[in-house]
Amino acid sequence: HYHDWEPFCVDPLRPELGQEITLRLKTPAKEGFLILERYGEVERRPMKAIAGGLEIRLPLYSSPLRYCFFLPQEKTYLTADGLRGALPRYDKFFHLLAQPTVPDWAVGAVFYQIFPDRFRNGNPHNDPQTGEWLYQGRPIVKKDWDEPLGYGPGEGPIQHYGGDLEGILEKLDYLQDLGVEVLYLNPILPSGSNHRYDARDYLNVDPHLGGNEAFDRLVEALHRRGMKLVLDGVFNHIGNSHPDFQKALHDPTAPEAGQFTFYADGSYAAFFGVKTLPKLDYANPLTVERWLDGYHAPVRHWIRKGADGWRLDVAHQMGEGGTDRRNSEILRLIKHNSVEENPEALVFGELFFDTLPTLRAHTLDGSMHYAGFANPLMEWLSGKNVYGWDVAVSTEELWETLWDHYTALPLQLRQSMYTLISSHDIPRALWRLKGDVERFKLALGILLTFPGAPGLYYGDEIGLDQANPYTDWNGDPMCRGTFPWDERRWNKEVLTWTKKLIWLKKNTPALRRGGLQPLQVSEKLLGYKRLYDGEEVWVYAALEPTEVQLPQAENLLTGQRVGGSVRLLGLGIFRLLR
Ligand code: ARE
Ligand code: CA
Repeated sequence: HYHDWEPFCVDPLRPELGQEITLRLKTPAKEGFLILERYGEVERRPMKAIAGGLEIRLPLYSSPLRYCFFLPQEKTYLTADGLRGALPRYDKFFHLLAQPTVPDWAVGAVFYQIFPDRFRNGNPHNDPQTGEWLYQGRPIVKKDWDEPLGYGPGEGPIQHYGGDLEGILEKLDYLQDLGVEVLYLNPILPSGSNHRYDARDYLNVDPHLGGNEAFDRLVEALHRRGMKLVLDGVFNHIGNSHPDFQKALHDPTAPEAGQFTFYADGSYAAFFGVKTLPKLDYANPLTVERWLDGYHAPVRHWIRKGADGWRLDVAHQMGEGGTDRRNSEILRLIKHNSVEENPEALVFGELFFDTLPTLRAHTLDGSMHYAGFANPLMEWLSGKNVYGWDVAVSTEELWETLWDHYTALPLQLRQSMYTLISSHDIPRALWRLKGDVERFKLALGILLTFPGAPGLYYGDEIGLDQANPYTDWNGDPMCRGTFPWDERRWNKEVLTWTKKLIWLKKNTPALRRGGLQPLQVSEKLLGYKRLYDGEEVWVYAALEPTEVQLPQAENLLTGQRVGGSVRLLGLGIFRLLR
C-alpha cells in the first residue's frame, strides 16, 4: 500500500483550500475507506476501486487536511508511517497542505552553501586589513588564503580571508558544471565579524564582499544561468553595532528602544545571551513593520532586489519561539511578504530541533534537516554525535528515525527539506568520518538519493577536511576553512562521484521528486525505494559486502543491466525495468 506526494496519489499536487481533489491509494485491496479528521471528529467515507488501487474525491476542507485509510478486508489502518490494527493518534495521519507552498523549483533542487569569507577571493582590493577595526575589543586579522584557521579563545570571528561575491562570480562555471541549482549564502550584510550574523546595516551588502554592485551582478549572472539565490535571513536578532540598538542603548525613551528587551540590571535579551546579538521583540508592532512588513523592510527589500528566498536563521527562536502563536505569525508573515515580492520565493527555516510543530502549522516551506537527517545519518556512519560523544546507532534505529521524520511531514514538504551532512555549524562530514573516503562517499550517496533538497557545503565535493581541534561546541568554526583552488589538493574521486550523483538526482524523477518506501534493513544494510509516476528506484547503502535480490533493473551508477542475486558494498542505485 502506498500513498505519498506524487501525481497518482494526490491530484492536483498543489490544491487550493476548498478545491476538489482526488486522493488515491496504490493497493491490491478492492475495498477501502478514507478516514478523515474534520472539526475534531472522525468521518469514514467509502473509496472507489480503480485500476491499481482506490480513490476518492473531496474538497480540501482544511490545511492541513488530516486523513488515513481503512482496509476492511485486512482490518487495518494505513497511516502515514505504516499499517496498524487500531486507529492511532491523529498526529500519525497524513497531513496535506493547501497552497501557497513550496515553489516547484525548490522540489528536490541541489543547493550549495557558501560561507562568503572562505570560498574565493575575487577582488583583493576589498579585503579587510589587519587592525582595520576591533571586534569585541580585539583587532581583526587578515590571513593569507592558505594560512590555517586559528581556534584560540575569541579567535573564531576575527579572522578574515578576503573571500567575496566577485569570487563566487568567478566560479559560477565551476558550480554549474558541478550541477548546482541554488546558492545558499551565509550572511552578506556589513558586520564586524567574519560570519556576519551580527549585522549593522540590513539594506546594503558589505563592501568587503563587493557591495551592492557585486550583488546585482551575482543575481543577474545566476538568473541568466537559470540558477537561484537564497540568503541567510537573520531576523531574530541584529548586531549590537546596528544604529537601532545603539540608539536604544543611549536613549531608553527612543522609539527604537521598544524593539529590544532590557532588564533591570542593564542587560538585554540576546541570542543565547551573546551580547553582540540583541534579540528583536516582535510584540512591538514597530519591530514587525521595520524588519518584516514595511516597504523598506529587509525581508521585502532583498527579494525585490532579486534574491529567490530566505533561509531563516533560528526560525525556532523568533518571537517567543517554538510553538508560540507569535512565532507562527512571524514565520507566516515572512513567507507571505516574500511571495508578495516574488510569487516563486522560497522560505525555509533553520529549525535545529523539532521541526514538526512549525512545519505542520504551515508556516514555512521546509527546514534544514538536522534532527531528521544529518544527525542520525552521521551518527550511524561515524559512531559519534555532533559533539564527538560516542553513540551507537544501529541501522534499524537509523531507518526508524529517518522514516519517522519523513512520514510525519506534510506531504508537500517532504521533497523540499534541506537535507545536509555538513554545514557552517557542525563539523565537516569527512572529518567526522576520520577521513574515511568510502564512508564519506556513502554519506554523499544517501544525501543525494534521499527525499529532499540536498545542500552541499562548499568544499565537501572535493573532499575538503578540517583541522582537528574540535572538542566541544566552541570548536564549530573549524569547519569554515578556505576552499583550496589548487586542484592538486582536490580529491578528484570524490568530485567525480558527487557530480555523478547530482546528475542522477536531477535526471531521475523518482530521485528528485519521488515518494519514499521501506525496502530492506539489516545490521549492515540500509535499503529504500523512491517512487514517482510509475518509476521505481531502489537504493542500497551497504557497510559490508552484502548479497541482495533484485528484479530486472538498470544499475544507475554503471549503466549496466542487473537482476537476481547481486553482491553490494557501499552505494547501489537501481531503476527497475518494466
Ligand atoms: C561564536 C563562536 C562560538 C561561541 C559563540 C559565543 O563561533 O564558538 O560559542 O560565538 O560567543 C553565529 C556564528 C557563530 C557565533 C554565533 C554567536 O556563526 O560562529 O558563535 O553567531 O556569535 C544553536 C541554535 C542554532 C544556531 C547554533 C549556532 O539553535 O540556531 O546554535 N545556528 C544559527 C546560525 C549560526 C549563527 C547563529 C544561529 C546566530 O546557523 O551560524 O551563529 O545568528 C547544540 C546546542 C544548540 C546549538 C546546536 C547546534 O545542540 O545546544 O544551542 O544550536 O548545538 O548549533
Ligand atoms: Ca576580497
